Amino acid sequence: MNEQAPRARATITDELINRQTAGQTILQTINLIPGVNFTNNDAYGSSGGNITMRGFDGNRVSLTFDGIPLNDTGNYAIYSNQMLDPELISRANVNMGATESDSPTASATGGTINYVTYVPSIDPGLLVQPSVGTDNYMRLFGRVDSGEIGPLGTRFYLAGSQQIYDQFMGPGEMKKWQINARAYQPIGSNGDFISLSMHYNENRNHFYRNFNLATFNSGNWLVNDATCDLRSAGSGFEPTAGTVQNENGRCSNYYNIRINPSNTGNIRGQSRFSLGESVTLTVDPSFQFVRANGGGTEAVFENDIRLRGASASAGVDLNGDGDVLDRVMLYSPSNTNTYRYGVLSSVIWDINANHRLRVGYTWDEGQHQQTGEYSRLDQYGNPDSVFGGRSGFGTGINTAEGLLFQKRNRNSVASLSQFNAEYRGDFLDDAPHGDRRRARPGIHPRAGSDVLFFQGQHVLHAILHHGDGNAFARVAGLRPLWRFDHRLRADLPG
Ligand SMILES: [Ca+2]
Ligand SMILES: [Ca+2]
Repeated sequence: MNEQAPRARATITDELINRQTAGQTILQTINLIPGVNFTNNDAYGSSGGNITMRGFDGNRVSLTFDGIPLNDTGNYAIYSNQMLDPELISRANVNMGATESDSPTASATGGTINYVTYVPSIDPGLLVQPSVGTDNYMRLFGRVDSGEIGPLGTRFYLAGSQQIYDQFMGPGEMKKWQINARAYQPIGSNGDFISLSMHYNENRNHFYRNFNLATFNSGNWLVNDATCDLRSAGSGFEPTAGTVQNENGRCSNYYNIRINPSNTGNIRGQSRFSLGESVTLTVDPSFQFVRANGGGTEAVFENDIRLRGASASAGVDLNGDGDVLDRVMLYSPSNTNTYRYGVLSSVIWDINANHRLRVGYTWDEGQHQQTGEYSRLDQYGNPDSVFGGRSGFGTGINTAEGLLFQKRNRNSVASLSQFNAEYRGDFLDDAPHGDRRRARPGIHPRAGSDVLFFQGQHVLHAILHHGDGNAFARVAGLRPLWRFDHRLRADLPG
């Protein structure tokens, strides 16, 4: 494809994407590009992995979906298992090196990846794609395209997928379902449009058990435990009044508490308007939602100070045997809820065929709730909800003071406000170089491209106590950045 930037870029299209394994993460497909390394945790791509670009880890790579940022607003992490169904990706652009002027990210030193959603087709259509494979892999994807309907030629599609497979080692499975929809309204015939898209994805995954190289070489690979007998009759840990039961260390490798549940979704608006012959306006608002945790357990003393609080109580009977002498395994997920709002906007002025001015504004605000609501495990080690005692999900535990028992509860805000301007000029393209070439043998500049780039960023991170709303940590900064790129191409006389 014709790329203007004087940096290494690559684009892969649906022709290649659609030849990969059904349901595969787009990052595995991008792995084919030199300079990009993605290590997939399993062959089917729904259990996560690690990406690096030019040696930078994933937290230094900007990942965007129709331009909206997918890196975690808190730590910039990339979650490769939560990507859009590949049947709905029309292309992915990979840009090595520093950020583009309009990339809405504070972190992209390694490079940027943007993938772009399929546009609803002009003709009505139905696509159904069933897949089966080893490890009991099953996936079904379907998409319905409306084609052009109504007097305005509106188009939309609805798509859904469901995938399930077993881990390739040990007990546990990867379950995922996803729905997507997009409505697209062309305006006139010059490429102007407005579009509204939605995406929702649920993953219910077990973690693979990791081990080191020495263990790998020994051939005695560790896997998660398929069963747990936490406190059944005859286990030796049956809850008994008046005696101490200590569950510390029991069942910590049980597969059903080594989990990574996530619910993620977004709504994306996109638009393009021509303002006269040579000026184009784009405005892309978005909203994203995340609810996720990484599982986990903790052995809690029934007389833990956090359970007693300021009360005169001796503790809380967690295993229900009538005493407060025990140490009981609880499910202790670190829940994160994120609400993220953003707008990307730009005005492009094509002054003439060789000169372009672009100004843009980006706003991106992530509001995070980080909580840790404990819940009980049944006698075989299973939690009643993957989100623990979170309100609306599982059954929480009350402290002696009647408060919800949780290991953390805080709100934080990360916001980015960014203005950018870019001037791009091509010089000498129209120069009558043919005559000069004859007159002066040697290497001659034939075409050049100059880019003047400015970016001003205001980044704010604030951590707020839950409840009282007071900030105890606040980091803010204004980060102006400018760059001038000049490229000179030369042709040998021929
Ligand atoms: Ca007891
Ligand atoms: Ca007890």
